[in-house]
Amino acid sequence: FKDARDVFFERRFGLFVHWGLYAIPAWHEQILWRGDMKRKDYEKLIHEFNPVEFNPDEWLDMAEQAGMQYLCFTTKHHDGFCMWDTKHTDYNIMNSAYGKDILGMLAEACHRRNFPLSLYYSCPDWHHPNYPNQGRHHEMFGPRAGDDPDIDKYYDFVRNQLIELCTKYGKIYQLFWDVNVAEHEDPSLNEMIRELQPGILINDRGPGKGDYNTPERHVPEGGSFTKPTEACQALGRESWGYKEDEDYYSNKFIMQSIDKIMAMGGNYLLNVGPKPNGRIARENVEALRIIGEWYHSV
Ligand code: FUL
Repeated sequence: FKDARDVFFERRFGLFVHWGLYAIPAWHEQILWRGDMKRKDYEKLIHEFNPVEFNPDEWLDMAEQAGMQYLCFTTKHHDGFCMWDTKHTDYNIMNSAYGKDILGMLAEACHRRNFPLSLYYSCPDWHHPNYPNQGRHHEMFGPRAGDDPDIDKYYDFVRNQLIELCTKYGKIYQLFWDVNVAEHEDPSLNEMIRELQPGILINDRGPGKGDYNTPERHVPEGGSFTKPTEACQALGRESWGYKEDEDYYSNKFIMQSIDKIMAMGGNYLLNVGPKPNGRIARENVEALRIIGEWYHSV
């Protein structure tokens, strides 16, 4: 596809996917922290994770039918579990019961269909021993703190992981950093990413300056956006990951929010959390079908 900057202003509606081990307890993507789950119990879920019904083309068919034109996928959330074949930690999908490179499968389907692929990558990492626990949001304490907190070593790991993500999976349209930690500023990370993926767009949540803003779960005040903006929203009120008894927003609420954001000049990233077996929950499929019918008609 064309230059990512042109794509950004043409492809306004995307599918956000939060998927990882947290789909199994089906409560919240941050269950480890918010649900006060023991790390050793959480980490055992790797042996259970076996999404044998995962079919990337089904996800993309659903997205296309909803009028969505790109995909943003959680390569690693705050739990630190990696959904790709990474050399830099064993805590990755190849060592799960499934044992296949999920990001690779998704990337193959996206590229084959000319469907831009964006990657979400979390700076907080509740698994990595060098992850520093300096008492800010999303950081963990006491028995859960990294065994060997060292922010420089940790960001070396982040750098190495980003090299993999930017070199092994073809063209990457956007990088969605999630919450930079401990005020760690390092513009060289984004520079490196831009070198490896010329034209990539990088959001505003990383260790360096971004290209676009990412309001979350709300419509900001004001008439129109002065910077490129991609708002993100989950279908459910509680969780970005799969939640069994989720309290869903009404389709009307979501449609109104898409309408407002787009009228202000923003893009819209709407999230689903697939089930542990790899399928998207019936409620989500149905919501996207209705939202898609409306979206195609306006
Ligand atoms: C937030 C994260 O903490 C949430 O878990 C979610 O990923 C959301 C999109 O971004 O900052």
